Amino acid sequence: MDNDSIDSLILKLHDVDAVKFGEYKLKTGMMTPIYIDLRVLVSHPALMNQVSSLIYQRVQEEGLQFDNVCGVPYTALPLATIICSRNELPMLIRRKEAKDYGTKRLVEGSFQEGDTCLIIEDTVTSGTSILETAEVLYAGGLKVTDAVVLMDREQGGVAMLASQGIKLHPIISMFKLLNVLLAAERIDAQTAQSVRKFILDNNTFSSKKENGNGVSATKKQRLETELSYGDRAKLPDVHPLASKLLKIMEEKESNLCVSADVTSSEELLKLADSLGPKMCMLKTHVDILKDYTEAFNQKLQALAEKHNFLIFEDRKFADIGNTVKHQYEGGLYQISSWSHIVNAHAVPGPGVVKGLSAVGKPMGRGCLLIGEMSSQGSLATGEYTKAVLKMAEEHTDFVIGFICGSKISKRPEFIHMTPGVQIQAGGDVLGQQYTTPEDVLFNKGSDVIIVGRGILEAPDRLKAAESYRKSGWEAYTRRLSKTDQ
Ligand code: 5BU
Repeated sequence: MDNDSIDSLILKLHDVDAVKFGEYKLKTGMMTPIYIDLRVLVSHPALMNQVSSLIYQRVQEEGLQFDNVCGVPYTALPLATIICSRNELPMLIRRKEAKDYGTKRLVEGSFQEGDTCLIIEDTVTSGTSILETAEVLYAGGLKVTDAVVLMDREQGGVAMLASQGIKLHPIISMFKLLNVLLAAERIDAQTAQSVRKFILDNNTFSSKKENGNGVSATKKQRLETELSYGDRAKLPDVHPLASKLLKIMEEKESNLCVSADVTSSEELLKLADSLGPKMCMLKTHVDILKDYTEAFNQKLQALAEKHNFLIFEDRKFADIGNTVKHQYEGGLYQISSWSHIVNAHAVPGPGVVKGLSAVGKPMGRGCLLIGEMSSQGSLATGEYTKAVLKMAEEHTDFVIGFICGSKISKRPEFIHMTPGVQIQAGGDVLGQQYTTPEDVLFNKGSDVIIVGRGILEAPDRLKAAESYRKSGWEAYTRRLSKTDQ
């Protein structure tokens, strides 16, 4: 599904007042600063057609298998009708009330017991409307495995439905909607931020203690906050590069990034080749190499292909947009041509991300913002870290996550990477502070450990890399299962 058609749809939805900002009461009783009202769609036939096409496109892309289609009454009913009519798919109608005469059927249309019914919905908050419809379909002997929704408010619906065995496929997410409206200057940064905060603070799934669906609060929490790397790779809004990294991590059972802080190209290439199978990423400081050549970066890229790891040049860009643009693509190192990921300080303001993005985004590259540092006395704390988060949320088409000491964003699409890691906690004489893989991954909830001297100074580097990989992976798998008992 291409981004341009989603972006243009978001603007059209805003044009027709289907998206409103203010103070509104949701069906659940919750007050919200954003209201999505897709009932108005019926007055805009071209828009109805566009939405129906996108929903069906999604159904095809996902290769969903089903025997009939049911729209959740009432807003999604005409959408389901258009989709079924255009594509000659059998439709079912769920009655809101049983008739008190005739057949008293709650599901109208013909079907066989055991048929699978695909649900279509316009907006999801908690997912209960879809579940109510699914329950009526279950009572009629139907199965429900998937639902497609135009707009996901990202307040727990995906996780709640997953806990009930229904996979939800959203087309537009709240964060995407805000970014598009912000970029088009339809809303200001303050409005976007207050809505983001509301969404993150009001998760209907993880915050509820009981919902009567037989899912324990702890299990719900786990489903909400502890998706596996593999599941996160498949989230609809995940950046393709973050998705690639998460897949590599899952496949190689590794959340280890080796920081290859050596000064000879040959040694670095040897390290990359021998430790390649153990890591998901290799981190470089290209400007400490005494013998950098273009041939070196070509060999490094070939090794990244061979061993399936990503390259991260730890350049820490921190200048105005125009300068970082040149630093990223030009000069001696031409970093953008070989490094999948770079990082940047947020100190200069959003221009630094815009400058880097102008070069890296068309190449499918990604950037980590430095939210916290591992060094003693770092100034990147508190309000500064919060401002970094906000900057990341506003540039999700290029920023894929953070360098930080612990999980600083609740969004599972972002990758958290932590330097300052050794098997033994402690530090060096120049202010570096170390925590253990266990602490970083199990207690602090970060995703990737960055290890330099812990491996480089070990008598057997390969053995040391394997031991970091193993302890990192074990800490992560224990974290995944810690609330699932
Ligand atoms: P060490 O040998 O594991 O201490 O190396 C850590 C690496 O991570 C090193 O290349 C640093 O430049 C890098 N680093 C860090 O240590 N702390 C930070 O906050 C950031 C990067 Br950002």
